[in-house]
Amino acid sequence: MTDDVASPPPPPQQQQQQQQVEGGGGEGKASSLKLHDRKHREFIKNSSRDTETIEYALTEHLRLSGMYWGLTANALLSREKEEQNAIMSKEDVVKFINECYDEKSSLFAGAPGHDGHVLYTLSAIQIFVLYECVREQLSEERAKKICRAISKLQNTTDGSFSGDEWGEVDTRFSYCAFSALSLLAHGMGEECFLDFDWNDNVDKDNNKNAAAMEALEIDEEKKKEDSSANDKALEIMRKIVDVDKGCEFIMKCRNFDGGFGSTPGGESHAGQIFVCVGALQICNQLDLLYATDADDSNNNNNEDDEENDKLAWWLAERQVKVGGLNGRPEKLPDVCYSWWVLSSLAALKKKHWIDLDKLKAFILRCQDDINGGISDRPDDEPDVYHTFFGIAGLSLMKHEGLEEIDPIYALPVKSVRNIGIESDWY
Ligand code: GRG
Ligand code: ZN
Repeated sequence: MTDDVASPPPPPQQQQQQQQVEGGGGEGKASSLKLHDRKHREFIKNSSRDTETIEYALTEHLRLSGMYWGLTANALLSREKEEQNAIMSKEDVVKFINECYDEKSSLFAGAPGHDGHVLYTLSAIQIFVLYECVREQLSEERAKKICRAISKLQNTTDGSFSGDEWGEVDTRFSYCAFSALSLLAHGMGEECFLDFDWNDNVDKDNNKNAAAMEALEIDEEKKKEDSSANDKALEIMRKIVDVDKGCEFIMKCRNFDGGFGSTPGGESHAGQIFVCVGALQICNQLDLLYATDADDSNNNNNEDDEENDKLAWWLAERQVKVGGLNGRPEKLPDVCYSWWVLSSLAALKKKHWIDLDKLKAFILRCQDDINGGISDRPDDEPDVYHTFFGIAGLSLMKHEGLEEIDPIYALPVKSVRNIGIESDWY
């Protein structure tokens, strides 16, 4: 795997137009700060057991995602299998996940008894991938039901995805749908989908997946024996959803500043950029970033065109003086953007456009040196969400002792490789 190769130099910090917003004092070199890995593992373990706290009660609806953050953070911190299972036994983990399955929607919910949602469905599948038990935990029947449920969440008119039956549209749900389908296609294997009745997905009135069906027929003709595992998974996804229309919708959410919002016209935000870039990469359509530009009247399709670096510039400008990253201009830095911004830059092969040493130091300053855990900014209360995204950011920067994380699927590289994903995009 090659790291960021040189192209134009990083945007000089002094050229940044935005006001550098402060937040979290104190400088300090990353090399002089230590990662409290053992304490963080303890913190995660205690958070999962502390069921009496108000935080636990308030976050019930997203328990399954919380489990994904904690278990993935722990996996990045733990090179040994025993350490990985120390948080919760695999038996308890899969038991809880299966209790979250909602028969009515054929999707997983955030907690038992709640309604299914594509976000928690992704969290459930991610944890199965992490524990190397996709096929063990999902029958072919259930996997296909989930695929059909995700297919129904795609809107026929514009290719967007809703998160659940209630219909809110957001590019986050496009990412969740594509990532979940891709992990299922890789994890279950081709055989599961050989007899997948894709006619079930045709909305007779709207002729829903007509374009996808046509594309599939062409694909079948062109199918080569030696197509890669990623290509094969994409072919399976095309049986289930309209991949091209889904990517078209994402491109409609691109803004004049190069960034992406939650819906067309929505403000650019680092979190939305992560989901849009990730979804395009999963669909092997990252090239679309370079094919058009929202306000580009004389587009010349030149990959090296400065216009096409707008997105990377916007992302690089998220770094503020104290080293941390914010999610949009004029906002405070926050540890979780170490992930949302840096993973997007990694996908664009431009991690080196920010000062990585300063970012590392910022994350390490957000650690609770006594009880473990990482907070959004120095001296705030730590939580599992910021602990995960802080560790994930450090992992992207190849911090010593941490497992490497995949910037697109947000899982350890070894876990995605284990189901055959060719994670070589950065
Ligand atoms: C598998 C990692 C992974 C994610 C699943 C749900 C999802 C897909 C991605 C969420 C992307 C997103 C929108 C992240 C941003 C979250 C965040 C910190 C929102 C805060 O927004 P504001 O406006 O905060 O409250 P700022 O920092 O802008 O003031
Ligand atoms: Zn945050």
